[in-house]
Amino acid sequence: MTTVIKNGTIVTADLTYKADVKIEAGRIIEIGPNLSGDETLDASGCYVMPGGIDPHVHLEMPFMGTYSSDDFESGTRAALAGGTTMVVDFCLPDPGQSLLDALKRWDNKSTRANCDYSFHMSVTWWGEQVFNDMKTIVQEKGINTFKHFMAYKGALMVNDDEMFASFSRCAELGALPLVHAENGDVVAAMQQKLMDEGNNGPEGHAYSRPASVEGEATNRAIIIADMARVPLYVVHTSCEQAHEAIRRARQNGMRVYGEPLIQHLTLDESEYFNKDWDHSARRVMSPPFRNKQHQDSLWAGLSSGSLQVVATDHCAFTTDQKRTGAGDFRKIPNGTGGLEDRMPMLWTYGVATGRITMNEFVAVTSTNIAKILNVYPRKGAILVGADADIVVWDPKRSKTITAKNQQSAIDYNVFEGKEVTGLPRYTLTRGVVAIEEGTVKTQEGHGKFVSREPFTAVNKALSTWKELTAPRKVERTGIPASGV
Ligand code: DUC
Ligand code: ZN
Ligand code: ZN
Ligand code: ZN
Repeated sequence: MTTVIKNGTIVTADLTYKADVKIEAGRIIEIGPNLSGDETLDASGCYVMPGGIDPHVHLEMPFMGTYSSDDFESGTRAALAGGTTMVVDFCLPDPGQSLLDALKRWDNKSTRANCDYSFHMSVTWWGEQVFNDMKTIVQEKGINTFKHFMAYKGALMVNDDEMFASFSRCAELGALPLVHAENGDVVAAMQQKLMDEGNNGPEGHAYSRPASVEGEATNRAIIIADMARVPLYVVHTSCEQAHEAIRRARQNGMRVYGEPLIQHLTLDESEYFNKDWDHSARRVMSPPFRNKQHQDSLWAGLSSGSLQVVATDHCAFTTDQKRTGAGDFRKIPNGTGGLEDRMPMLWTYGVATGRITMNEFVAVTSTNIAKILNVYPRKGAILVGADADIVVWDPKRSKTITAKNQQSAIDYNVFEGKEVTGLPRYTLTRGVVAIEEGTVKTQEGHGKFVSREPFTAVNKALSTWKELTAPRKVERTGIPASGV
């Protein structure tokens, strides 16, 4: 059985041209004019683009005493409805738990996925077992990325010595370390101070995590990565201070990547000062939303290339779950949704406003991610041989975002009321139509795990500082007698 996407304009990270796309057995088999096949999908007036990849989601994640409410079924259904055809979730071992045991839990949960997925492994503690497990994870389990939390003190946070050890191990194995960069010690102290002074509302969350704690941690992680001689991927880059550290490192030759979220690009800190407690609590995530200057910095990073990726950190909690933090903002589960809205929001606020081009849109939602995570060109490409993960994007189709019509399992949407123009006409996951003109035809369990190889050719991130890096023996004479 062959399917042809006809009469569309192909938009990739570097080209825009008119051609049909022919698909067989889940892959693209031909690209060219006047193709025919057993089934035809009409793409006239549409852009035919690589399906989105969301490199940062938390589905059914055990966190802050509860589980995030979108699981691999509803989460990937939401993804497909918004044009995203692959997600990367974070496997999260409990402190003391082996990485391989944690992975078994994630393997079980993910069997319900509607689209393809991959995992990052989190390093939440350090010891010989983690050191050994990391090798198995990279060489046998198809995972080449390791996440480190510099915040969540007393829970997920790792210290600098543990981070340096893990980064060094990543360098040996050809893996890429990721960081959640916020200074967890300072955040904990600020939280306590705010609570002691009676500031227990959701705005306390934002006050306890200012941009400077993110900037400091981003810079520290970059220096540690340079010492460990490994590239670095900074998740949810939300502020100018963090972006500035990334820019500076890149200018000095380091492979450092930054990932703004669609929420930080389009929503600001005023959300935390809403009179309605629920409104503000629903928007509590880490890092918190920032002001317009920070947003401008993130947009500038996307257009100039100093930031490479747009993600969601989709980690959805219901209003009831958020209410466990009434009277103590530290207990509000951190996280917001966004999987269904990332692509339409970025198109509306980025492409339609002229901030980024269509080709840049494809790069930051798909192609750059596939390259950084080492799954290009199987994913992130419209090329013969690539998986037929494709979105047929209708730039005229519009809607008002509302929780009433969303796929996500939660009872609100942080983008409620936003008008978006630019939506999928069709979303295809490995050649199978999952979304057609707003109708959901997803198949639970269709999604497959995507194995990612270690980085072999180049896995260095040396800065050009030319400091001493390797020990050099010095032949010395005249060593003074000690202890006299
Ligand atoms: N931030 C969130 O807001 N949620 C999940 C984890 C994180 O780092
Ligand atoms: Zn995080
Ligand atoms: Zn997060
Ligand atoms: Zn996250």
